[in-house]
Amino acid sequence: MPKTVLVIPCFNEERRLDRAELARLARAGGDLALLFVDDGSRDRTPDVIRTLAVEVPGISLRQLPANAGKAEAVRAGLLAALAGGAEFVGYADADLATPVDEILRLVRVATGGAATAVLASRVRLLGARIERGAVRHYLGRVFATIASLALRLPVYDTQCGAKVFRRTRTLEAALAAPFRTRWAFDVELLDRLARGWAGAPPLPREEFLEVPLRAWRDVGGSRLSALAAARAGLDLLGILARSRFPRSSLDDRTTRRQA
Ligand SMILES: Nc1nc2c(ncn2[C@@H]2O[C@H](COP(=O)(O)OP(=O)(O)O)[C@@H](O)[C@H]2O)c(=O)[nH]1
Ligand SMILES: [Mg+2]
Repeated sequence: MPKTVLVIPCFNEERRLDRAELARLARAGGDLALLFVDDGSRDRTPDVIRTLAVEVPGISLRQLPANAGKAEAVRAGLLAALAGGAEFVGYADADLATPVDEILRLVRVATGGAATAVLASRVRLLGARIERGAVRHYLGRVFATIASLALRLPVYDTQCGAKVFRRTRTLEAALAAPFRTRWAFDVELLDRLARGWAGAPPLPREEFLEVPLRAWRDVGGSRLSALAAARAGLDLLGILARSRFPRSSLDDRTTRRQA
């Protein structure tokens, strides 16, 4: 098993898969492999990936029997990678919104030991090319700000599709149970890691690192509908409510009142 496995969730991506760039990523070296997870696509996505896997070493495909959503596709891929013995696991979007060279930089930062959880962050800085429409940018900023409040972490961008993690007991525990949400799962995963999960210890604050991207672009043909985006917003408010009013403290108060 390669040292680093990058999961690429795919739902009806036949037309958006850039075979040349994906092959370049898989061939980049540094003991990196790509695990595509086909999320019950109804187009020829699995065929395209299978052909690519024959041509390029270090590419494999896992198929979910039916569409389960990005959260489950990513979780299934990360679990498979960990079960196979990978030391570092991560994920990136199939449309390569985070370009290959930036994904590789992220992997180098993580495997170089800079932190246990390395997140790509879309910060508009001079010299960086972050191309996102105004509406998506500002909605994204509102979402990210609420996510940061819910997590109680000074994180700038939870939703960029590229992240790499070093294997820890906490990561394994955090992935063992399905996420509650379909599109706000990045926030849930960070929450599980930061607070500790199922008996596994929390990752200390300094083990999280955001890497500002030099380039990122919003690729057309998004699979995220306006309805799904609204749903993600509601999911996030649910996470915020649970983080501010955890059930245990509410229960405590009820018990105290009854006593
Ligand atoms: N929309 C959607 N995307 C999925 C699903 N399962 C996996 N994905 C993948 O999630 C990634 C992000 O999707 P994309 O459409 O680019 O969303 P956006 O860029 O956030 O608007 C892509 O790699 C998709 O193929 C699913 O059920 N629905
Ligand atoms: Mg996209």
